[in-house]
Amino acid sequence: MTPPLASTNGQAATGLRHDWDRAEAEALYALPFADLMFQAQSLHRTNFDPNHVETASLLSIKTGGCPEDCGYCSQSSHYDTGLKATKLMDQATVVATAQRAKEAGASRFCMAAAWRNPKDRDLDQVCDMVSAVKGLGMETCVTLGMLTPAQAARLHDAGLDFYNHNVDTSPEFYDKIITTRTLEDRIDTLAHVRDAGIKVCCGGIVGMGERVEDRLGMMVLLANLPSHPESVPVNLWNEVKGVPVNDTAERPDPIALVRLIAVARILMPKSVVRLSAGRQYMTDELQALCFLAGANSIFIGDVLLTTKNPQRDRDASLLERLGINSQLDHTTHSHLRADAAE
Ligand code: SAM
Ligand code: DTB
Ligand code: SF4
Repeated sequence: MTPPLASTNGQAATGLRHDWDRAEAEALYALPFADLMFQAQSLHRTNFDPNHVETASLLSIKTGGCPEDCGYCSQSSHYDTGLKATKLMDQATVVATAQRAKEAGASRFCMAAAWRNPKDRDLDQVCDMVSAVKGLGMETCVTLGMLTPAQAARLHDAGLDFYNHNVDTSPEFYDKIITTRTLEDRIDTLAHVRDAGIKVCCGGIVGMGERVEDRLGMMVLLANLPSHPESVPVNLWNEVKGVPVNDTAERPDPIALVRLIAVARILMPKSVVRLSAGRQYMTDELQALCFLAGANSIFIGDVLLTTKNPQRDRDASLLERLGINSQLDHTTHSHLRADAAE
């Protein structure tokens, strides 16, 4: 089969397609590496400054004790991961952390809570946090689990820019990883977020034991949503002791990861693709290839939610050597906790 050329394969005037099929994604993925990278790079340069990588910062505002059974997650109460659950963080601490993140070069601040869905009382507090962080001049993102349309509308009114809610994996692999909420539940929440006028951040995880076809199936699922998510986080599973994914996990071959990023760039040419969790396992060279393939966002800070991220100095050095237009401040201490899981 002739591999589909993304620029000539029936794209709408916007350049965005929502009718990708698996075979097309697989054909792109199987292209000779140079040809795949050329297509991805061409689209990347058409749509983005290739020398810019977005820097986002992450804070767990409510950690652990989550009733969902996501088989990869340190925060699920179904597994003994040794994590201590916390209450919702107070607004002053959140805003002070966001301020430090801004000073350290983050343009977006993402607040995450280990909930199945927020209670309305909790949402009041999160809305206040969103408004306050927005007041610092940062882009805001929250990830709170499933939302009702009314809750999404309230977050929009509070000034929320992005809502993160991942599909996590392919429809076929989904049930092996999560049983307490369905993929359809997640797609419903994404629709409520979109309908409320909030931008969507939606991606998933690789390295849980899924096949290459599952990774591509996840990208096709994302690309065929009614609108492409504005942000697509690609998480490499960050190892957590005590969760079921340990039994199946297999870190993808690095070249396979680059190919996947390139396919994401081609399927969703105007979306920001975030090299999200798991950068701690990647060499500088692998990250550089991922940026060339079209990744253009990272989380900065030494800790993600409960697991480690590369140290600030390492990221600053990498971006500097690549000539990437980062505002990372080498002199600023990490704004995140130093108690990441080993
Ligand atoms: N509880 C909310 C939810 O699941 O929608 C928000 C927080 S949850 C931690 C956000 C996303 O982080 C998950 O959907 C998953 O894709 C990712 N994630 C969680 N644990 C991870 C891990 N150990 N490694 C990589 N990604 C992970
Ligand atoms: C996403 O896709 N990745 C971020 C964000 N959304 C909230 C979370 C990564 C979590 C990594 C595991 C941890 O630190 O607990
Ligand atoms: Fe809960 Fe989110 Fe972790 Fe799933 S990924 S267990 S919903 S915190």
